[in-house]
Amino acid sequence: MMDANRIEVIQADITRLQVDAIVNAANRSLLGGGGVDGAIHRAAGPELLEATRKLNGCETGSAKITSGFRLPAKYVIHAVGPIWKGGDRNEPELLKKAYMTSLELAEKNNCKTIAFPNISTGVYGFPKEKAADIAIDTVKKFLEIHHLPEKVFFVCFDNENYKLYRTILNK
Ligand code: AR6
Repeated sequence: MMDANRIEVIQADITRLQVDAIVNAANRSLLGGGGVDGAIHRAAGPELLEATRKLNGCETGSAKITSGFRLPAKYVIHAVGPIWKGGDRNEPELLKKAYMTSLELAEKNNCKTIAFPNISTGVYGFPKEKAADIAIDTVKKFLEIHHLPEKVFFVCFDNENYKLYRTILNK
């Protein structure tokens, strides 16, 4: 069984966290945007955009890694979640893949700690409860069979997500 202490729910600004990797809810261009993406680019400084320009974008349901530059986090994992279009366009599977690819990148880069925002639940309109179920289920299953990352933080910004995650995880 996975140790429940390996998952933590917090309400915070993800750009402030001193973890090995923070995950960005990016778009396919990887060139920045609003929401958490905008906050991460502002806090990391212009070097982050220089780095993401070289990555040639990223498919929905996948992720790419860069340094964290001026952030307290060592790395940023830029994950692209799906835009919600009603639920019959493979959105759940694509969201799961965005989490899974991020976890794989964290493991490959020896990250002990990783922090996820609530990918796709802002501008991209993914229903929050469905997204939370997918995020938690994907992380739990990954941790059951991998030593790294040792610890995963679900970083909730809005109260609704914070409550949802605590309820689902019983924390
Ligand atoms: N720290 C943690 N979470 C945050 C922060 C923050 N500083 N700021 C916002 N959130 P969104 P998406 C939460 O819209 O739905 C961008 O323009 C927010 O409350 O940032 O995946 C990209 O460039 C919400 O729960 O991402 C894409 O074009 C969560 O982050 C598009 O938005 C995700 O909301 C991606 O949309």
